[in-house]
Amino acid sequence: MNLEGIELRRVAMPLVTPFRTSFGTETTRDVLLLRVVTDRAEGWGECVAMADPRYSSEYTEAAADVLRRYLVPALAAAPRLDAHAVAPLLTPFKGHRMAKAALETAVLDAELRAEGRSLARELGAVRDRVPCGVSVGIMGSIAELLDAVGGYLAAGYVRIKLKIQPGWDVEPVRAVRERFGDEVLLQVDANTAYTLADARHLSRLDPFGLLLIEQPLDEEDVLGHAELAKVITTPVCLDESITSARSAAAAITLGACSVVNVKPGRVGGYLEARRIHDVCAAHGVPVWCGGMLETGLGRAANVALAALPGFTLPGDTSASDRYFATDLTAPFVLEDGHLAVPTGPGLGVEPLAAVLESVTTATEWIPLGGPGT
Ligand code: OSB
Ligand code: MG
Repeated sequence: MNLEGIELRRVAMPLVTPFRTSFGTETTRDVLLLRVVTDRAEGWGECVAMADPRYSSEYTEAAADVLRRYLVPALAAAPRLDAHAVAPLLTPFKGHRMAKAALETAVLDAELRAEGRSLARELGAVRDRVPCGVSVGIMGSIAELLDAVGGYLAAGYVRIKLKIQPGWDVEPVRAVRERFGDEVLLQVDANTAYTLADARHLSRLDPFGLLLIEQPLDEEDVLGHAELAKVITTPVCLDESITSARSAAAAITLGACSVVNVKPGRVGGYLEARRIHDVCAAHGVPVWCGGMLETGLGRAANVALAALPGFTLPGDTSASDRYFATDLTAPFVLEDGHLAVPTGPGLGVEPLAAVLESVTTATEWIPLGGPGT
């Protein structure tokens, strides 16, 4: 496959409702899309970096900068390219995993489209549909939260995740349990908002039978999570701390987590995400597919990954209408609490040209081939 060039495209996608977490409030998703053009096919990659460096050190402008300055030019050095060659070509450049993931995904999509193979098949999917959870933001009141959760349960979501932070943790969990019962699959996500000194407070969540607590402590505090796991009965799940298969193996060995949230963007791409799945499966650690408020392009790839055998917990792979009034692709629709795994070549979905144009705020073409491209 010969690369002709790469388009960087910025799109602004208004969210149907503001999404509040312990690190900030999102009202519009500012997304960087990559379109790789090769001599055989085109491919798409969605960069999951957010507008500001609050969830991780990465942010949209930085991703665009490192791509145009270092990552895209590094691919030009490879005469014949396939997706498995991308990560090794990018290793000289530290970090920037979300930017690297978007580039690898776009190349992989082009390659699979050229060969007529689906991403799900390529990754080793064993299911044709995946059960879906929903991540519920911090609300202004318990009444508002109960309305939101009630709506999602009525829509069919099979698992609820509540965003928590100090001052919004035990009471919202208690209220959801009291209103909707003990049968609801329920978990919480703190996005690093606590410290180990809060261990006794967090143990107050123990009686509610939560599936897990996601990333209570700082991303670098792996040992702190191991200590916390000894004093609370809620299983500890890591998100921000897991950046590679190696860091997943270390966290598991240290006893820092008994569940892992796999986000391909956070770990540098779908190929590394699959390695994390494999490492966790070998340790008997369940995984689930996280989300970053993706458009239909990123969602298609997440749903393919979530169909692997070790993804035994419902993911944050919600339907299009949980995020956007109009998605970039044909909408993903919840059916009986599940999303269908795309079966077409590559990601199996395309951006809708008119929608794409209407949300685009900037485009930039980086030529890579010979003269004339
Ligand atoms: O921590 O899982 C997270 C969204 C943006 C950044 C981080 C997180 C999230 C979510 C929403 O929880 C997941 C989704 O529905 O895409
Ligand atoms: Mg999380």
